[in-house]
Amino acid sequence: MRVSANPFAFEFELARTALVIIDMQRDFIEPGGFGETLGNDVSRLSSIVPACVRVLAAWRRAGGKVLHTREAHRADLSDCPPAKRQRGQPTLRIGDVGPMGRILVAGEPGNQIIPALAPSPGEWVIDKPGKGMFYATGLHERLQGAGISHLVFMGVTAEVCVQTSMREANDRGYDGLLLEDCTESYFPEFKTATLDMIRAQGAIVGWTAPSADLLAAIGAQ
Ligand code: TIU
Repeated sequence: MRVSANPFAFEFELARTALVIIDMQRDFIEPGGFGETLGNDVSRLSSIVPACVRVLAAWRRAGGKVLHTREAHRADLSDCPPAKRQRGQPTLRIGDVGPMGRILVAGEPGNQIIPALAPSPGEWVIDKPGKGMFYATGLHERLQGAGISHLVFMGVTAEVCVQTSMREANDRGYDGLLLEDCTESYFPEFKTATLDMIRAQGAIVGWTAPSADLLAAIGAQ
């Protein structure tokens, strides 16, 4: 399959490609979660949900592999470096109790993926303690075992967990495509910069494309 992408076409075999949905969790998208405790206006992020839902439905219909990630720490915070917990001046720190349960802790209401993008049975759900999806998750070995070489990315935030995951993937030899209208940031200029950085220098990190071009490639439009 061939997606009309930037800076040039992104070619992939469906059977060797996973749709990766990064951290579409209540903790980042809804008030009272980790994103808001850091001082962000979280309302910007929900604008991408309809486009993400369309792509996920079409990808599932096409029979493609789906992988969801969550930024999540163990209840005892043994996988949360003190440097991460102490950083900045948040109103609540990781592990503190907020309106959606303990901030950024696995199993808490706020740590769940939003209902519109809830994983289906058989889809992979990866809990990750860092920003990148490969750090301390064993994901590379699992993807290699499944014969995956290409990754299509959606999710939040563009410049933090999405970009870190794409860079980690790039260094491990995967080809990655970021769907432009399926990622967002608390800072509009950071989204723009992320898209530019990824596709610059002849796809130095990867490709970007509007989701409509992926849907066209998989015959969903
Ligand atoms: N703060 C911010 O922009 N993002 C994160 O902390 N994590 C993710 O991007 N998922």
